[in-house]
Amino acid sequence: MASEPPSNTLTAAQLLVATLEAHHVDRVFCVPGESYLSVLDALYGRPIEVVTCRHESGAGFMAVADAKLTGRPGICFVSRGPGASNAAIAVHTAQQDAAPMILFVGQIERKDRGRRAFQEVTYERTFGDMAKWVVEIHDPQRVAEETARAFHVAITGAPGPVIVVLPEDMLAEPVTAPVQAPFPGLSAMPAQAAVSEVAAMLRRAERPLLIAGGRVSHAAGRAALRRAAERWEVPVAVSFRQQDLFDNDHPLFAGHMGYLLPKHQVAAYGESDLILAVGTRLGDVTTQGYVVPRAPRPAQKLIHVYDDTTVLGAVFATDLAIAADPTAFLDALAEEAAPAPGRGAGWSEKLHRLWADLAAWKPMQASDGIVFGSVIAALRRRAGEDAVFTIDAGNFSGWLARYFSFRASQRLLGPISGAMGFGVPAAVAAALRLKRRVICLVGDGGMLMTGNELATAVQHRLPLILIVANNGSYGTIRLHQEKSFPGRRIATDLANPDFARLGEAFGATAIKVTQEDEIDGALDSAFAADGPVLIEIATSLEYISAYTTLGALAGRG
Ligand SMILES: Cc1ncc(C[n+]2csc(CCOP(=O)(O)OP(=O)(O)O)c2C)c(N)n1
Ligand SMILES: [Mg+2]
Repeated sequence: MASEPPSNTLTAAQLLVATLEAHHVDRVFCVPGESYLSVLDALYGRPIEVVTCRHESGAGFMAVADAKLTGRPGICFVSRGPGASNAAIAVHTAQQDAAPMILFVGQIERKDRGRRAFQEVTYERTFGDMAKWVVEIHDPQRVAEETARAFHVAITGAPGPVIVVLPEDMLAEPVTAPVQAPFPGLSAMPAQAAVSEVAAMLRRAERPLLIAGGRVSHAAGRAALRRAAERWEVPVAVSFRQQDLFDNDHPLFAGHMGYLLPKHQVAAYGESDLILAVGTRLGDVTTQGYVVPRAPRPAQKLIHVYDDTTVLGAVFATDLAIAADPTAFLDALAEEAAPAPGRGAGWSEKLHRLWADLAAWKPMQASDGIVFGSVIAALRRRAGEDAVFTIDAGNFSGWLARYFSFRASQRLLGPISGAMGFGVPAAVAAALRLKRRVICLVGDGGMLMTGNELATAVQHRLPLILIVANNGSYGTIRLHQEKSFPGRRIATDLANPDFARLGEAFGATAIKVTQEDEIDGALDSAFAADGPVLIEIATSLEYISAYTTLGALAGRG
């Protein structure tokens, strides 16, 4: 570690950086701006890696992805007005995905606030609906204190984004205030009486269903989830885009509560007589539109375990709400006595079979390109025990959701917010953090939103494999169009660049796949390469989703 300058000579910017170091920040993502030049200078020579990105949405998404992997706030620095506006999508995603993130934003000089000066924005209003907290620091003596508070707010309760606004002139002022260490964390331990009550309810239940969410996605959470599920023989469904929480081939795996589930599967979840929701906020997608459980009054008993009292009981009339750390709860539940004999395996078998039937891949051929499921099948054959996937939003990801069988030792990072543009930056952040190969699935639409961060991957020689599903369309929206306004296609066709040549121009190894029998060879080459690889897949638009075809929608079979 470089030596600390004496504290009485620090500027506010230097105190801020020292406070980041005290919070164990080892990496920040940014697009530089003149409004926070002095922070950049304070980072000069310090033991924090500064990852320069090509767009603030990329920098913000990287911070969100990094947070998902570490459980600590992802850090992003952007310039005022235009920079902050570009970063807004990541703030929204951090909120929807419950990912802790701190967005530091430069601000105009304090003397001009309120005059609509060049690039002035009132961030409390702009981010008021998305962020957990927005603070503009006017007193340089408070920089360390407010930064420490920002960390605390971002990770306490449902994690989320905090915006810290830094007026340019304030950053340059000398300060005498000390560096702040992290505020002590909140420990929300479950009461033993509550755990015993859950045990009693589980003992009485004939068809219990555990719905697990992102708050247990760290290694200890996954282990506790498995132990509790096995001890109580309770089937586990995972919330939207959290398929990697539990081994999908485990007999207690009950499926992924994502989009486009068949009606009979949703009906089967609805047959449960007890839902034990752990570490999930039970959002719109997971609950299949507030149906399982039903809002406001569920059809079955509902137990909800989450470490934020503002989440519990906010949407659902909850029989037992437990404000506790979800992993601590699962650990405690696993220690309770085993269930009374009598509940057969019929219920969990039924749910597991529904998932397995849905996930059974049958090769399909299209005349207009490769059915993207073939790529998923090839990945399923070769992905290692520690494979890491990032996904963008789009129909191509539905093939992974349906046909890939995740193991709890693997990782999936996807935008629960549904934000396009997440996939490529998330892959950059994951490769930096995990220091191993990351596979990113992205559509032709999403690739041209934040695919520019391939330049960042090349700059850092990261082992990414970007698999671009090129169907020449904003396919997801085309699908909705064909359902709602059949035959009236508008605004969804895309004229695309040659993605393989584009990848090459960025400095990546580029491979174009136009025939199904080229998939395995392309993946072999990609896994053998070092540095970034882009594989463009000429993808069928006819097979527009993992559940239907354009022909079927048009009544052609
Ligand atoms: C930032 C953002 N803009 C718009 C949308 C709406 N939207 C959802 S999916 C989609 C199309 C995705 O196209 P592509 O990446 O090519 O994937 P495909 O659906 O074709 O597989 C759009 C426009 C969104 N979710 N996020
Ligand atoms: Mg597309």
